[in-house]
Amino acid sequence: VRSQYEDFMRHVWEHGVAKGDRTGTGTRSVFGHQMRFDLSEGFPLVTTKKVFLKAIIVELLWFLRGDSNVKWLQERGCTIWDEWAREDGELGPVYGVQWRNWPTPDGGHIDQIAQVVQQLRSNPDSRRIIVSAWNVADLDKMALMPCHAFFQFYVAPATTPGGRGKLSCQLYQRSADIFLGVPFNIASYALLTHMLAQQCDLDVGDFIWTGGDCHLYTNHFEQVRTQLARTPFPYPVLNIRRRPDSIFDYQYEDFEVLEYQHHPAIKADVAV
Ligand code: THF
Repeated sequence: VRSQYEDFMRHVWEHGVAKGDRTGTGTRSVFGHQMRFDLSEGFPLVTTKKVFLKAIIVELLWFLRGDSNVKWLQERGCTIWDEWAREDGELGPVYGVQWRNWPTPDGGHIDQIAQVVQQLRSNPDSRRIIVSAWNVADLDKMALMPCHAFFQFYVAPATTPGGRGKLSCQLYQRSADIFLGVPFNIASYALLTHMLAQQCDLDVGDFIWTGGDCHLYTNHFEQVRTQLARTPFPYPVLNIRRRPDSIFDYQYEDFEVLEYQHHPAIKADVAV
């Protein structure tokens, strides 16, 4: 359904409870929610406001680099992590580090993304195709603990001889800033699913978003009223212009979104 995100926002607006939070801003919150986007029907980029896909693509490529310094993001015009960075730009062992270089007790490192590609190719029936950013031993060294913490891939086998399997992804997001963060998070994982499908010769299936503490910040209420008064457009279409040699070789210019019909941008402050 094209209005799933807006329905979710309306649900929390109408049924959420007033709840304090770490940032001191105050929220309206619901615990537990799920949305399912069929990626074969369109690219789930929210249409009831303009979403800046450039920042989303650059952030995802930065995760895939295993990077934890905002410098690379800033050089590409992406400032969404600046609020949390130390003076030298470091964020500690956040997403990218855990995805690509999860430290093991014996001093080694695990590249979870490389393992996902390998499993999707060699053992697509596996029920263990998982990436975790929630490294309990490292949490206190992170500038911000992971919000999108744990994701799993699933391949539905081809239904015709010589056909392609279908790749789905489910994310567990422990903490969800519905107005600012969630449109980014949905698009980011949808993009990653498309990239992995391309690399592993699969079609795209569903992206399933599962949220824990789903909240609207009190300083986003005016924006929420504006957005909920708007009618969603059909989703745009993602085109990946070439097939890079590996999941780690994508560049910003490889992506284009066609037919993105959207309402005007809505500005809001991020809670730090
Ligand atoms: N903290 C909070 N409070 N909300 C979040 O969504 C969030 N994240 C990341 C880490 N901590 C968070 C950071 N991601 C924007 C978008 C995503 C962010 C942070 C900020 C933002 O301000 N977006 C604006 C402007 C975009 C731009 O300038 O390019 C927007 O209108 O979308 C979620 O994982």
